[in-house]
Amino acid sequence: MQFDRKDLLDDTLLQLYTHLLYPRLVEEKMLVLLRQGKISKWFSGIGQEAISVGATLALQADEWMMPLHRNLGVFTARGMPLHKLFKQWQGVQDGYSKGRERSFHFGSKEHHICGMISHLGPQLAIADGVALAHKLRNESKVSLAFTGDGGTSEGDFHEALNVAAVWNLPVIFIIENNGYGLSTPVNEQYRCAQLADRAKGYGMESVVIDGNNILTVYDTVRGVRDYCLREQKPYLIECMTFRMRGHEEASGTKYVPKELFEEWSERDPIKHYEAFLMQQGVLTAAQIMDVRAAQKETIEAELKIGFESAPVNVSATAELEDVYASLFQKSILQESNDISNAALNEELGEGAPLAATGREENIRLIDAIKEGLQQSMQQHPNLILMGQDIAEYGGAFKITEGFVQQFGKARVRNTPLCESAIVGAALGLSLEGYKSVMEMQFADFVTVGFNQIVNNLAKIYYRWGQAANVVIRMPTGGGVGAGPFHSQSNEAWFVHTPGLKVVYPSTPEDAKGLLIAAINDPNPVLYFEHKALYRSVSGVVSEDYYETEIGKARHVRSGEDISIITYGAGVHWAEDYAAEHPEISIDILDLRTLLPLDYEEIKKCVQRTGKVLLLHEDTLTGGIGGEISAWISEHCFESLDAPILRCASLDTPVPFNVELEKNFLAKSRLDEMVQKLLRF
Ligand SMILES: Cc1ncc(C[n+]2csc(CCOP(=O)(O)OP(=O)(O)O)c2C)c(N)n1
Repeated sequence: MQFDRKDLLDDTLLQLYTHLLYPRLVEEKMLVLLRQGKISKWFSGIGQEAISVGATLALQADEWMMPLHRNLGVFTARGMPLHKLFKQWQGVQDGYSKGRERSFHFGSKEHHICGMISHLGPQLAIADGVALAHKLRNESKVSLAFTGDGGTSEGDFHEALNVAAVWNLPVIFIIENNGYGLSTPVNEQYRCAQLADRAKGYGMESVVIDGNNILTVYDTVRGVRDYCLREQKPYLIECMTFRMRGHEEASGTKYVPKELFEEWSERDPIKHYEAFLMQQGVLTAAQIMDVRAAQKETIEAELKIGFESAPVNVSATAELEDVYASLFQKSILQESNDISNAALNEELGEGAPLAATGREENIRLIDAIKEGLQQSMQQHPNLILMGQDIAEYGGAFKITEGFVQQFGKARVRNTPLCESAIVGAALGLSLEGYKSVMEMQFADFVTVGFNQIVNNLAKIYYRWGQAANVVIRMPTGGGVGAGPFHSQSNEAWFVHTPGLKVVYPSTPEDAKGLLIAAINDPNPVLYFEHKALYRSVSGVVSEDYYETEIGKARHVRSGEDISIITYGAGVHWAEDYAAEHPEISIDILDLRTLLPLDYEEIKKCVQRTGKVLLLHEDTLTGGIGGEISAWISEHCFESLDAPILRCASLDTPVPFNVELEKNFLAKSRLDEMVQKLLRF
């Protein structure tokens, strides 16, 4: 192995050595503890340390890194104390995730490390969002994300690299090509000669380097960092290396030819670097023994503290409290955003509270959404809009028409066609104190951004206390003759995911207030807006900047015979039905928020009539009506005078033909269900 120290001082060479050695010695100790049954699982990075350590030391300490499961060297080189890391691996209270996450699935804002989710690829686009934040603030900083060779086959790899290239983001992508993805060798993973060749397809520069040579990694990443900052572009580095142990310790290595281990053990990054340091006269063999002995001593001392952990606190209340960032955190986050965005605010000359006028106007639902978005953009200079065709074109429904002229292209961003990467980028923006609203062109397309929403956005706060300040606008619903992929009601998918909030206004007034509240909320919010209501529903709306509280239902109309609990288009179906049937006294509750539900108002609604019809446009099975019905029967049984009925759409995809669609929609069965309920 050839080492080129270039102009590096002896001290730097030594520093690289101690950082390189430490994770190896920690791992060797972990393997002993594993055999002794003192730890339960271990993903080894033995043989790959030069990549983690070289890359980390080449960056500034406040530049975000997105490591994976073999990057112990990132965590140690960023100065995380071993005792706390050990507590994390043991899953105890005082680790980095209060016992909620395993191994390396955690992050730390203090150390600028973003925790991975098991799905690997989603890490990459988060780096895009962080780099975008730096770019928007004109900061000289990069972000760096890792992937394995296996991970490069995920769509997320393609999306993240493409977005970084198209948006000219200073992101360093590092592939650790260690020959295998679990048991799958690289010849069953891809067909290009080198993975770095893919960069060309993205219009990106790349390089293939020896990942076992710490000086090569360090020097390359430093040079690439300069390039990314100077050129304001991403860069792909493929580090050739080898996984010297099994995928994880329990899974064995039978599928790996023995010769490969022999070949690569000859290329051990530490052994070679030690020989180089001796040859340079930087360290003697005796000094190397001393460094090793001192590190082993440190490890023993740290583990002693690590083993002294108190067991986890098991408290349902504490667990539930940590699923969402609280209002208290909202103000703290707001404060830190205000500080970190002070320069931006000044530049844009905005951010002062909007003056109240007290005026009202009669506008359509679509206008109310636009106004809420526009006022939020004025209120928060750190708010970024992203979506397909939302810039000059104004979005598929023209909600952001004129926004580019008003707020500029930096904040109103057209995206490539890649929902997953944009949700990931939104999370990255959030790490750096930005807010974002992403427009799904149609709610149906959320399926291709699903993983980032339900696994990353939704869980990150519970896992390691990082807020995901993101709103996803979801143009939803049928009745517009648009067929199975432009008409779905998919809100129930998200209601089942702790960590998300789901709002679904039915009136212009609520549409504006709930959107503003969603943007002010530090948690990820899915904001459903019904396309058929955009231009068909109007109402009086205050011109002022105001919030409609998330989690509060609206009592639409009082009645004595039956209660209809509904939301979205269902509110209008119920109101129209009540108007057409003055002989029936109908009570209507508009849920407005589906997660969290307003159980207090639901209870009152049940008590008012004792007969409940749950009405929604979503299909019957697994729809939110089933959940509310279960809750009512558990908590309001004594108030009921009839079984709880559900009126929902047919359990089929949404058909295109107008007559078929009418038949599909719950509205076509509303009269039948109301009459049935009245007969009890
Ligand atoms: C989406 C997804 N599919 C499958 C897995 C299971 N899995 C975990 S790690 C891994 C192999 C990853 O290989 P690679 O990206 O080369 O990284 P390495 O483990 O070699 O460092 C697989 C298949 C997963 N975690 N996520």
